[in-house]
Order: sequence, then C-alpha cells, then structure tokens
Amino acid sequence: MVCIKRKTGGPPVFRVRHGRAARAPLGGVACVRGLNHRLQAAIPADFVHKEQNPALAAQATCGPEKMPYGIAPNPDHPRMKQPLIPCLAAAAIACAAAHAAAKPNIVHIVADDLGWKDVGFNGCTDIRTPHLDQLAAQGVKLTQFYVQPMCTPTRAALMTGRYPFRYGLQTIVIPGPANYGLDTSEFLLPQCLKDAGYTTAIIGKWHLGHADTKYWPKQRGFDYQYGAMIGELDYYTHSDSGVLDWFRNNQPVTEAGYTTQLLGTDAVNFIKRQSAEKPFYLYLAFNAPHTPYQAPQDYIARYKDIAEPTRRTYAAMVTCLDDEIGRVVAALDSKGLRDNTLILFHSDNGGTRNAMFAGQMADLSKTKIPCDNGPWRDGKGALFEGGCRVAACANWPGHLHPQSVDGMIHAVDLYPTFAALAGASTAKCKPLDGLDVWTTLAENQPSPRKEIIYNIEPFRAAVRQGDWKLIWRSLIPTSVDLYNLADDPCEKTNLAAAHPDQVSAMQARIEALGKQAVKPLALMYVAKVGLAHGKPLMAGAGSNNNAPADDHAPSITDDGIGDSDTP
Ligand SMILES: [Ca+2]
Repeated sequence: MVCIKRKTGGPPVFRVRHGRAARAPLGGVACVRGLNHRLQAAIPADFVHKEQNPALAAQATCGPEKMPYGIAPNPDHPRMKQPLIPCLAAAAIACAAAHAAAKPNIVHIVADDLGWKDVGFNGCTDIRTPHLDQLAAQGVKLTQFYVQPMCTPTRAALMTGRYPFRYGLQTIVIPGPANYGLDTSEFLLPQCLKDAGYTTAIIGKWHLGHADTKYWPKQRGFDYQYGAMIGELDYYTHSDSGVLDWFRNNQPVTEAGYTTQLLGTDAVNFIKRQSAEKPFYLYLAFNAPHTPYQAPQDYIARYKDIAEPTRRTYAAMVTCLDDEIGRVVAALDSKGLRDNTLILFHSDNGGTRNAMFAGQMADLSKTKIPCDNGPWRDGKGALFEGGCRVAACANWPGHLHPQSVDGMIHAVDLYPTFAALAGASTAKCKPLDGLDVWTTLAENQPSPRKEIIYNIEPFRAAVRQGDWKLIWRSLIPTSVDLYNLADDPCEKTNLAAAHPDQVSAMQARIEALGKQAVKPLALMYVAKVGLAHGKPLMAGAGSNNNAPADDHAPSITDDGIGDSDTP
C-alpha cells in the first residue's frame, strides 16, 4: 500500500505498504523509508494518508487495502488506475523495488538486570554512560517501555511476539538443572527475518532452553551464535556452577576475557563481515550488569569516588557495557551502515531490589544491592513498575528524530514492528500479542497499545489498561492493588477499596487471560523435583550428612516471588 499524508503543520510523509514512513527532509519532498536516500519523490502537498483522514483519502485512493507484509502493490489493480493514481503507481513500483533492496539492519541490544536510573539518559549522576546517552539524545528515549519481570519471560516475549503465559514460560527463569525450554512450535523472530532475507545472529545470552540442543538458538533461526545458553555466568570463567556455558555456533569455547568485552568484540567483528547488500538482525544480549558483580580493575579504578564497593563494581560493569555499545556503533559508522541501521536498546527487566533475585553467584554477605530503578517501585521479579518498566532508547539517523516518546510499548511489540520494517511475513506465527508500534517510535503518534499484561501466573497477575493498573495476588491470603499510574506512577496509594467496579472489570480480564494460559513449566519442574524421592538431608547423631540447613536457599513464596519491597 502506498499512501501519502501531510501532517497538520508538518512536512508531508510518504508511506509504503505497511505504513512505514519517514518525514520529508525538505518541504514538499518526501523521502521514502527504505529508499536509503537514493530515491526521492516529489509529492503534492495535499495528499493524505487514508488512515489519518478517511474523507480525503477516499478522494485520493491509492491502492489495495491491507496489503500483506512483503507483497508489493499491484499496478494492475483497478484502483491503481484511477485519477491521481499514475504518479503514485509509478512511485509505488519504484518504492517497492527500492524498499526490498534497502531493508534496514536491526541491532537489538539487551542489557541484563540494568536499573532504570543507572544510565545517564534517565538521570543517573554517578555512573557514566556517554555512548548510550548519545544514542538517546540523537534518537528516541522511550519512557514507557515494558518487559516481563525476569530474564526468560522477557526473552521469550522478544523472540515470539507473544506473552510467555501462552507457552508456560511466565514464571521465574529456566533453572540450570531443568530440561525444558521455549516451545519449538513457536515461530521465532530470527526465523521470520531469515525468511525475509536477513542474516541473523545472536551474540550473548539466550536463556530459552539449554538442556537439549533443539532449544538452542542455532536451531531456532539464528545463522550465527556466540555466547551463553543459560542465565547467569561468571564473567571470566564463562561457567555456571562450574559448567562451561560459552559457545560459538554450538561448539564450546574456552578462552580468556571478560564477557562484556568478548561480546562487544564479537559484535564488532560480525558487523565487519556484513555487506550493504544483505540486511542483518543482530541480537546483542549482554549478560551485564547481572550478578555476579565483577568488572575489570581498570574500570573499577575509574570509580574511586563511589564509596560503596558493590555499587562501584556495578558502575564499572555498566560503563564497560556502555563502552562496548560505543564500539558497536563505531563499527556501524566505519562500515557506512549507520544510516540503514535501527539500533534499539533496553534492559530485560528492572534492576534487582529483592535479594532473592540477586542471583545464585551473589555473595549476599558482602553485597549491598546496587541497582537504582529511580522513582519506580521495587525491581526485578516484581509486578510493580520497577520490575517491568525499563531503560530503553532507539536510534536511526534520519529516521528517528530526537524526542522523548511516552507511548506504551511492550517487548512483544518488537516482533511485528521489526517484521514490518523488514518486509517479513508473520503468516507462520501463532496469533501475536505484539502490535506494530513504528508510528509511535518514529512519529510519536499515540501508541496502538492500550493494555500491558505484566504477567499471568496461577498465584499472581497484573494488567494495565490505560492509566489503571491492577495487581492481583491469588495465593491465599489474596490481595488486590489498584493504582492510577497517571496520578500515582510510583504506586503508593492502593485505590482498590474505592473503585470496586474497576477492580472487578480488571479481575474479569485477568480471569479470561488465565483461561488462555499454559501452566508454568517452572512450577511443574519445581513440583517434580519436590516430589522426587531422594537422599534425605538428615541432621543429628547417626547421620552421615552433616550439611547445615541453607537458610538462604531460594523458595517460591508470596513474598519471595517478588512483590515485597526491599528498602
Ligand atoms: Ca535479567
């Protein structure tokens, strides 16, 4: 579909097929996104996009409606031969051809457990992140970017475009000893983009199944793989509990180095190997700044002014992460790919505020949790904003104009948004929860997303509809929180008792979603382990097992699952 619109008081915008658009660089001349500045079309200024102004659009019909992604406009369509059409039809053909040849590269950078306020562009004052700050300042700062509250669920949402409660990955992460993974019947983002001609690469952390290679990323659409399969690893030994978790193209790799820098170097080398002729999707999923808190000494030395030792190390980890992102951006620049590359950055969940989610490798006897989620309540693992509303920005020179975008965007939206940018078909997907949010990202138009599903679990759930947010803990004793995020973004005043009708309506929505949910694979795994017969851990005389009880062992309880604040 080719349409043209003129925003009130703004420059004309030219749309191709699924509504991708770029503001005209010059008055009256529109640059079509995807033409890579090679083809520009002079556009009459009174043309409008039919979705923006149906009345005018009816007069300026411009092609078949609802063209599927990846299908070029048909110049033989009767409506393409109506008055006004000839120039559009010619432009459509030229645009479609050029669009196909200029699919944007996508560099999708994910941080792990990064605090919302631990980047300069969100107001951090003691940790330096100049490269991220520059991406945000010259691009789009996303103020309402939502994810799931933990690693595995968010990564599943990114890869499927569907909420993780639909396939059993909504609860905690995939534990190291567990053998389940992301349902292989899901059609993943790299598969989708690969079908559209993209080279696909994962550099970094997967955490969507590790015990069987059928779950591994190389088996799920990624052409190239480098990094870890599980969730938490030592930054220097690249192992989890003594088991090496470091692979390139499914082969174990033993090498020296700090993971953040190894991943950055590998991403730079990957970019150097690419050409302008074939687009690529690089999923660069750093494990930083997740526990264990480890950083190179030269980075730690830069933060002598931070007295608290864990915060100092964490600051060093974040700055190292920022430096590696800077190297990736420089590689795109030196390769001449920057103008045709969308960079999107976000954390996979909020910074840790609850010791239970600090990770198995954190020495809690020495660790003061270092993450700062700014004004948002709680953090990783929680359904409060601090767990799910994360630092995020996007950058694409000439396509994303410097501004702050407040529209709601959820991790599931990236799949259809990227697919539309790539001209990729989503026909093989199961029904997507994600929405194409490009006009929100690029033009700051109201988000098509009116609802956020924070999570649906048998023991708790949370939904946001507009400004209302309901958190329902169904584990006995039950509790309900209702907040108005417009008035109370920090979730301090529970309005549930004052608005019973609103509570009932949102609980009904959660019940309906619950009926669509698959039982959490993590809970089934825990139950299986708990019910298994094994060697008793018996204390006292006559026992050969003198292991002390582990008071710090994680347990799944109402508090422990993350809805209790940590000071
Ligand atoms: Ca995480």
